[in-house]
Amino acid sequence: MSESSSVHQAAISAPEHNDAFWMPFTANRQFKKAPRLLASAAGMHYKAVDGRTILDGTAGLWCCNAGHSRPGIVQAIADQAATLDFAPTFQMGHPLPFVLAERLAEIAPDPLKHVFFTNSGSESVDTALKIAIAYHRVRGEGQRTRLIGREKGYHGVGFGGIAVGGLPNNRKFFGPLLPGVDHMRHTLDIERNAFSRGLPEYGVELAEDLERIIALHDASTIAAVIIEPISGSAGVVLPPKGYLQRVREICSKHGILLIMDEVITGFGRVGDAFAAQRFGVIPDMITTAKGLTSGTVPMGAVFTSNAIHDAFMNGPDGAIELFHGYTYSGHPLACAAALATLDIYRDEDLFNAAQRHEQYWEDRLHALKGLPNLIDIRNFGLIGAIELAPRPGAVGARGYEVFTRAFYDHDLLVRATGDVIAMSPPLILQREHIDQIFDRLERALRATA
Ligand code: PXG
Ligand code: PLP
Repeated sequence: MSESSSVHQAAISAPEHNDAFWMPFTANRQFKKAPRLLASAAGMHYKAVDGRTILDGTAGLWCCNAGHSRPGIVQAIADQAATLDFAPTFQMGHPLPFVLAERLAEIAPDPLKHVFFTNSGSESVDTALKIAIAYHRVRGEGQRTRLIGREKGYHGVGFGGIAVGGLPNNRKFFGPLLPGVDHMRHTLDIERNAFSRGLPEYGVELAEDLERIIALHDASTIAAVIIEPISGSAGVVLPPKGYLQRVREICSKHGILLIMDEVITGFGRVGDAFAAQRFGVIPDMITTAKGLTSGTVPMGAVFTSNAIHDAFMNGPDGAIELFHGYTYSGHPLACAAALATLDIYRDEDLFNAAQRHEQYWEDRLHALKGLPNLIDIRNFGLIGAIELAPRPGAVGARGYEVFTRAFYDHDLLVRATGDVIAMSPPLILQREHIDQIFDRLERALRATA
C-alpha cells in the first residue's frame, strides 16, 4: 500500500473517534477508553500503533498459521484482485475453487474428498448441520433431524452453531434457538486430570453419555453429532485418551453422522493436516476456516465424505441438488489466498511443525507449574493453556489482568477466555520464540496477584 494512501494513514494511527464500530465479543466501553490497536504485522510479530513490536502468541485468533503478511500470499491476493475480482459460483464458475477443492481433497483424510466453500467457521458449521439433515432426507430417512452437540462446545455464532454449542453466554440471550438439539457432557475434569501432559488419562467413559442420549431420543431421530476434537474457545478442553475413538464407534453403530469441527485444529495446529489424522479418527464431515487462508481473506470449507456427496447426486441432471450457498462461496481472492497458503504449508512442511516443537513447547509450558494461582496446565500440538483460580466474586478478572500485562508490559499477545490463558502461535515459530513466549508469560503471571 502506498504510504500516502488514506487507507494506510488510517491503519497506522489511533482513530480520533471510535464510537461507531460495535466490536465483536468485546467489552466495548472498557476497550474504547484504552484501545489496544495493531497497525502492521510480519512473520511472528505485530506492530502496535504505539510502535511496539508484539510477539504473536495466538496466530491472530488461532488463524495465521503460516505467520503474518507472507509475501507469497500477499502477491497472490493482489494479483487476483487485479485479474478477476469476483465471479458468481451459482450456475456460473471460475477455475480457482475447482483447483483449490482438488488441492484440499489431497490433504484431507479418506473418504472426505468433497469440499463446500463458505466464508467463516460459523458458516461452515451451519452448512454441515444442514447437509447432515438433508443427507438423511435424500436417503429416505427424513425423520433423522436431531443434532447432538456438547457442553462447552463452540461452533460459531449462527443460530445452528449456538444451538449445538455449549457456552451459556453465547446461548442465553437468543431465545429458544433450534429445536431438537441435545448435548453430551463435556470432558474437562481438573480434579482427576490437572497438569496432564498431552491427552488426559481419565474420562473415556464420558463418551458413553452419547449412548444415554441416543437411548432417550432413539437413533432413528438423530442426524448428526458435532464436536470439536479439541475445544479452543471454552479454554482448551482436551479429549481423554480413547474418547474420540469411542464417539466414532457409537455414531457408526447407530447410523449417525459425526461432524468434527476443526476450525481451530485444522491446517497444522495439532501436528497433521487435521486432528482427524493425528488422532486416527475419521468423521463424516470436517468443518474448517481460519488456517485455510492463514487468516488473510475470510474463507471456510466443509469437507464431506464421498457417501454424503454422492447421496445428493441423484434425480434429473438439471435439478439443483443442494439449495444452499453463499454469494462468496469460492470467492476468487479467498481461493488465491488459500492456494498460496497451501503452497507455504507444503514447502515449509508446516503440518509437521507442531510435532517438531511439541515436546519443547510442552516442557516450557509445564515448567510454569507452581506459580501462584495456577490450577491446571493443558497442551496438545501447538496449543497451550493455563487455568488460573478465579478471584472470589470476579471470575475472569485475573485472566484479563495477565492478558493485559502480557500485552503492555511484555509485548506478548496471548488470549484470555475467563481465567484461562490460551496460546496457539504461528506454526513458523522457532525455539527462541517458545522461550520468549514462556519467559514473558511467566513475568506477567508473577506480577499478577
Ligand atoms: N467452530 C470452532 C471450533 C471455532 O473455534 C468457529 C467454529 C467459528 O468460526 P468463525 O470464523 O465464524 O469465528 C470457531 C471460531 C477464541 C476464539 O479466542 C475462537 C474462535 C473465534 C474467535 C475467538 O478461542 N473460534
Ligand atoms: N440478504 C439479502 C437481501 C440478499 O440478497 C442476500 C444474497 O443475495 C443475502 C442476504 C445473503 O448474502 P450472502 O450470500 O453473502 O450470505
